[in-house]
Amino acid sequence: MAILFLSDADKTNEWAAALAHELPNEEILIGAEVARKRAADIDCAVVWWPEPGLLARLPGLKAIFSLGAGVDHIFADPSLPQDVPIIRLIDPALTEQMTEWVVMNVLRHHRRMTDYALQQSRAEWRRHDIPRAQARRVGLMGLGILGEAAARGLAPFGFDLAAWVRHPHAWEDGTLFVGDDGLQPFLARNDITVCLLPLTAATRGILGTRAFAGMPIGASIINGARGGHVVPADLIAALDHGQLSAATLDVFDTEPLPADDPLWRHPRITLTPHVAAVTLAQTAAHEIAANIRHLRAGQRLNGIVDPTRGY
Ligand code: NDP
Ligand code: OXD
Repeated sequence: MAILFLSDADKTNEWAAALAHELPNEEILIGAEVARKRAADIDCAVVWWPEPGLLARLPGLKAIFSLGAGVDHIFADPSLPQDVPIIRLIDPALTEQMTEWVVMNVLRHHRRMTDYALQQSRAEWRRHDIPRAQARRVGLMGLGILGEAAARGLAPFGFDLAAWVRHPHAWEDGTLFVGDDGLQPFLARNDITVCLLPLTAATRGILGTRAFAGMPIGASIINGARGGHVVPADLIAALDHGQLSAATLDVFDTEPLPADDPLWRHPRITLTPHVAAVTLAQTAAHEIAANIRHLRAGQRLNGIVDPTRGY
C-alpha cells in the first residue's frame, strides 16, 4: 500500500515532507512516472489536475484526495475510475483565507474602490456617497464550507446578506434563495454578488449576459470560485455598458491568464492570480492524513464528493 502525490505545484518537496511527517509509516510516491512503475502498490492518490487516464491505471486505488476544495480538476479526467470515492479538501486554514479574501473585496466594492482607483489615475478629487452597510445587499452564490464562512465574516459589518443554494438550508444570517427558480430574484436584489459555487455542468457560464442583465444597474461581481463560472466577453460588455460597475476575479478558465487577455487591462476589473485561498502543505497534509487514517481504519471519510452532483 502506497500513497501517490501528483501535482504540478512547485512545492513538491514541501508536500512530500508534510505528508511524511503526518504519516511516518506510509510510503509516499511522487509523480506520474513512479505512478506508472508502481501502479499496483498505490491505494490512495492525492492529486491536483491529474494526467487524464493515469488514475484509471491504478488497479488497487481506494480513494482520490483533492489538493483543493474544488474537484472539477478531477472530474475533468474522462477516464476517471467510476467506483473510487473522491474526497475534497476541508481545511480551516483554506476557509480562513477565502473569508479574508471575500471580506476584503466586498468592502472594496462597498467603498467604491474601483471608482477611486480610476479617479486616482486621472488625479480627480471627487467624493461618492456610501450607503450604510445595512443598506448594501450582498449575495453569495453557494453557501457551502466557504460560502457559509464568508457569510459569517461579512455578518458583523451589518450587510444585508442573501445566498443562493441548490437545496433548502437552515441559515440565520440572511435570506436564502433556492434552485433554478430562486436564481433571478436572488441576482435582482444584489448590489454585490460573490460567486463561491463549485464548477459543474449546472454552474458553468452562470455569470453571463442573462445574469448580469438581471442585476441592478451598477451592481458588481466577485468571483472566487472558478473561471468557468464567468463568461469573459459578457462581463466586459456589461462593464462597458455600465450594467455592472466593477468585477474582481481570482480564477480564470486558462491559468495563468495569458498576457494578452483583455481581462488584464479592463479598468473596472481587479485581478488576483488564483490566490483567494491557497492550499498550505502543512495544514492540508494534516487533514488529508486524518482521512487516510480513517480509510485504513474502515471509518467514514470527511468530504466525500457526490459524483452525481459533481461537488
Ligand atoms: P461546497 O461544496 O462546500 O459548497 C458548494 C455550494 O454551492 C453549496 O451551498 C451548494 O448548494 C451550492 N451549489 C452547487 N451547485 C449549485 C447549483 N447548481 N445551484 C445552486 N447552488 C449550488 O464548496 P466550497 O464552499 O468548499 O467551495 C466552493 C468552490 O470554491 C470550490 O468548488 C472551488 O471551485 C472554489 N475554490 C476556490 C479557491 C480559490 O483560491 N479561488 C480556493 C478554494 C475553493 P447546496 O448547499 O444546496 O448543495
Ligand atoms: C481549491 C483551489 O479548489 O485552490 O482549493 O482552487
